[in-house]
Amino acid sequence: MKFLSCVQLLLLVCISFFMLGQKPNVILIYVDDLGFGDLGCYGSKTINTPNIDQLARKGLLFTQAHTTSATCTPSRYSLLKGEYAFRRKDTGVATGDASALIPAGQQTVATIFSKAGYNTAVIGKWHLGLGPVGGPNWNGKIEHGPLDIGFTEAFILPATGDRVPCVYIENDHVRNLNAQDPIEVNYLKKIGQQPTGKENPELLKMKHSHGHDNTIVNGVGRIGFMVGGKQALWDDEDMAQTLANKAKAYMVRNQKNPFFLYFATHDIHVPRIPNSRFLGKSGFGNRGDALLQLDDSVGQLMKTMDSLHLTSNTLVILTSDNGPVVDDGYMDGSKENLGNHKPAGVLRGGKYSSFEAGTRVPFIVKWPKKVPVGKSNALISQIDFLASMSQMLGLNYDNNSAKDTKANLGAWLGKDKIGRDYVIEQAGNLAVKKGDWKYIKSGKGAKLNALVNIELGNDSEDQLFNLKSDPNEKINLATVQKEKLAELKSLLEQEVNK
Ligand code: NG6
Ligand code: CA
Repeated sequence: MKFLSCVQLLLLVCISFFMLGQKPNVILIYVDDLGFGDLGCYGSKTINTPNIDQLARKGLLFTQAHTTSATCTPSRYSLLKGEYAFRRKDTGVATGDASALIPAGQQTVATIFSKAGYNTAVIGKWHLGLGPVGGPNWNGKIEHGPLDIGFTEAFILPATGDRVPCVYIENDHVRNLNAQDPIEVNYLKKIGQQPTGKENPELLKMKHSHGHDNTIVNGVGRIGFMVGGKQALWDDEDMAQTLANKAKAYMVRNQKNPFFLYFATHDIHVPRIPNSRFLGKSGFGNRGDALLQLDDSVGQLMKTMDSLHLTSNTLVILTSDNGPVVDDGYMDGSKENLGNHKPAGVLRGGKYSSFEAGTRVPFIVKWPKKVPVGKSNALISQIDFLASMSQMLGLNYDNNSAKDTKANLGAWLGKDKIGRDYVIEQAGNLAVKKGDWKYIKSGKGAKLNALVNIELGNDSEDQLFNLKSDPNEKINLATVQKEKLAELKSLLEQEVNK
């Protein structure tokens, strides 16, 4: 009896190890502001991205993949939560002191991975708010952070590189904080004596073109005011390597168990302050240099994965949170040196826009032997990450809190060539794309954001485009194709009222 139970136990242990071994690792490389035309594998001939191109050569490159929104916070919210951000009023671009948009205990893709026995980490940009209503306590334990919604480990920038506080958070505390020098943050008014970009432009090593004239940190004007935390401040020049090092160490630590790594790069968002290894190397200004740096980070992660022999059992996804922007508020030489580089490729618009370049983004999936090599024109959306990962793991999820995500693993892994029936795109005004057609709801808002020089796609009239015959969204067929307009209009309405 005793002997049998020992054998049984051993068998059980073996089976569980076997099963654990079968569970693929998942690395999601979520790039900031990367455009449809930025990469060599998407047709760019200007800036070299050999490591990302290599991912595409060994994996599947999507031509019709969408993020849910043309800015960061709503895209990340939808990605992790499986619910469109437009369902809430408070999911615009979050300030650096915003409270958590996904409070403790809520289901996210990370809780799903955790349930499946994975170790889970977020390394990089968060920008989903932290702390209870009223905002986080920077000088103590930060509640309602990544650890409270499924991540085992976190090493994050609270918001963006251009927003205070300019400190990393490791798990639930500000890293390197000296208790004698507490952090205070304010987004409404200046606090303390720290110089600002507005009052002390002579102290700036990179000037702002618009906004970004509050507290100066590391010679760069930021959005928002902060005092204290001197010892904890990050170095922009080392950020990419710091994040890559964290990710590599994480893989080493977790090489024997399944892991989900959400690697959310700061590149190629502003402020673009690449390391001297990349500065001036692209010939296309700091944006191009940041792209080289991004590509290098991806290369480092992939090399580590290979050296740990994890490659065959790791699903790698690389995509972007929104479309591209060249001048997003700093004079970093990106505009002047853009030359013939086309961040949006053939698409119209860019970051912030309801036109295609706002949300149609690079999307590469690589998983040797499991995902075919080549191109897919399947229509996919990042909203489906949660349900598709649940499908892969054979787990159910609560669809009350994730009512928009749909299991589309077949399309994501290249078996289904069609994908979604339609996708919703959120910018100033909502849009829906179905088959060859795209409808942008009429609404308020300027047509052009002159500061960033991007057409936003807003119009007081409904817009309807045939993306097949008119991929640049130039010919509004709303008054001609009335039936199509009515169909897409009611489809969007249905989604909004779901
Ligand atoms: C804008 C910022 C821009 C960028 C963006 C968010 C100004 C003038 N512009 O408000 O620089 O930070 O917000 O970008 O402040 S995102 O990729 O995180 O959505
Ligand atoms: Ca972004």
